[in-house]
Amino acid sequence: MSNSIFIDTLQGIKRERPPVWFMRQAGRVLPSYLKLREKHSFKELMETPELAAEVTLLPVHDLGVDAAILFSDILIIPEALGMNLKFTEKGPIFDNPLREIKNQVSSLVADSSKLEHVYKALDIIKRDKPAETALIGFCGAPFTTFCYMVEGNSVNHSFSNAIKLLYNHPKVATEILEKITELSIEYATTQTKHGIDVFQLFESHAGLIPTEVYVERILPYVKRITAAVRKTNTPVIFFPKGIGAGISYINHEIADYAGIDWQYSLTDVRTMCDPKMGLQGNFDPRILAIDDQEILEKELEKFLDFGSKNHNWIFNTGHGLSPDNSVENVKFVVDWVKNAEWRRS
Ligand code: 1CP
Repeated sequence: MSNSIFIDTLQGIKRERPPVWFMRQAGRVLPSYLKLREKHSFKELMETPELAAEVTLLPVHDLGVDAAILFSDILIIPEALGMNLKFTEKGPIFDNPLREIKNQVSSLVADSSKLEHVYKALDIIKRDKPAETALIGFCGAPFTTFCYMVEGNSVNHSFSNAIKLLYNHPKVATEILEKITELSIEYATTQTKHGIDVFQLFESHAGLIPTEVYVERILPYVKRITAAVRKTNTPVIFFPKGIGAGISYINHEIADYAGIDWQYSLTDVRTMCDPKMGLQGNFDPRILAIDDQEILEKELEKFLDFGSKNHNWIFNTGHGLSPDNSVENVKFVVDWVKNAEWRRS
């Protein structure tokens, strides 16, 4: 047993409670983050190693979570492939999305120096973080990254141009997915050299295409990235949001843990997927916007039975926190997970 409940759980060591952290735990609800945002743009926070490290550790100090996730964004991979990215009120926007396919695909050339600031931030986080806090590195999975690169924004949440390209020009789609995958492997494995304890691959848009298409055309790229990271002895959490019953295809060959959204109960998911794979999730983050903590507590209590029987489980939300979640509720959840009677034998 170590001093990190998060790392022990990932290594299969039984602990008295599940570890707890949240997707988007730094950059959405924390007053300390919002204060920093008054002085700095999101890009400035992300690209200045000292500031990115500071933001990464805010939820550890302010919420008491068991893990810190690097403060960055999945879209820095397209940026390092030469695409021009802006973060606006309406979300991320690319100047030249890959709609006029032919010439633009050949213009995607990896420039690894654009990722250097992340490695510097990791070194600072590693130096400053409490010993018991696990450090999570991440990148976007190839399909989700592809969706933003082709669509160019997140206003159209059906990503219809990206899906059209996938069917209409399969060769071009393959070329783009290859370029994303190659750079993601370099990026992820370099993060492992800078001391991350675990790596999460975010496939936030897995649910946009039929499972068979996902399994046949996308999963091989996912496997290449997760295999490269696991070769460094770093455990991998794969989050295929919206995959539904397709979770049965996500086995221990692909990842150590699967992140689960709120669609199914964890008990059902447990029977649907590889018993060797751990699970992470799946509290509905929208419940964190309600006013009554008694209702919140009742929803949390629904996890007690699963958590008493399943030791390979990390408590998290089924998707990221959003600005309307109250910080008091988020803190309430952390304290609840830490103090609940888990009755683990
Ligand atoms: O705590 C944290 O905030 C962690 C750092 C983090 C992570 C892990 C950010 C900061 N982004 C991400 C991942 C990310 N980014 C994903 C995968 C996870 C998920 O599905 O939530 C995706 C799809 C993105 C793309 C992105 N970047 C969006 C989503 C747009 C959409 O499709 O709805 C947005 C709004 C951004 C900008 C962004 N990234 C992160 C922050 C804090 C922000 C907001 C910037 C700001 O205006 O303050």
